Amino acid sequence: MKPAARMELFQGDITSLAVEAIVNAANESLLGGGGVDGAIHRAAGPELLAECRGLGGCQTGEARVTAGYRLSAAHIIHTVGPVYSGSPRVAELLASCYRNSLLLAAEGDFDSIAFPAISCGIYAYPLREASHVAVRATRDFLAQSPTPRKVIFALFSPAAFRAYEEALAQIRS
Ligand code: AR6
Repeated sequence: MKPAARMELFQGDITSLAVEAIVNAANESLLGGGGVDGAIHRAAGPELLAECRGLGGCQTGEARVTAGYRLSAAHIIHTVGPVYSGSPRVAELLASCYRNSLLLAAEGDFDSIAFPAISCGIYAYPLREASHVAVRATRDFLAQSPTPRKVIFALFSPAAFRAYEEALAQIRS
């Protein structure tokens, strides 16, 4: 199946998804925060924070995996997006978040993975720009890896959903 056909969109709360792994838009401490990070920690339960404490943090653009605890998802892949600055470096770091998360999913042989719009909330990355980085980095990874078989972009707002719809349409055309 072509890479673009393995990507899907979902509008709503990523913590509700029954996929093999969901991705958390974390910070370098990996000790929780607001936004999707807070929602994931609340839904997974306190055991998640205990496991995260043992990881010793994570640099921007990198990713770490934990169990999913009380989530339907068996695993959580924590990645740290860049704070938006407008410099070309942020796009590279954001693409690294997608690549490194997908690499962990491939190494774990995870069948399905769901991403939030990393950096598009508190870290202020413009949705349109971020959606192109996300779908292109994912397409390039899937083109050389059969795993994960399915990638879902979980978008919280209708505006985010529309931005991703346009970005996906562009790589499909
Ligand atoms: N499901 C899916 N998407 C969500 C959910 C949810 N339950 N909740 C929010 N979003 P953000 P960032 C969307 O701010 O910009 C934390 O404090 C949200 O609408 O969660 O990478 C961390 O600890 C937005 O589109 O992450 C860091 O300190 C997207 O998820 C910092 O925020 C990302 O918004 C990371 O900031």
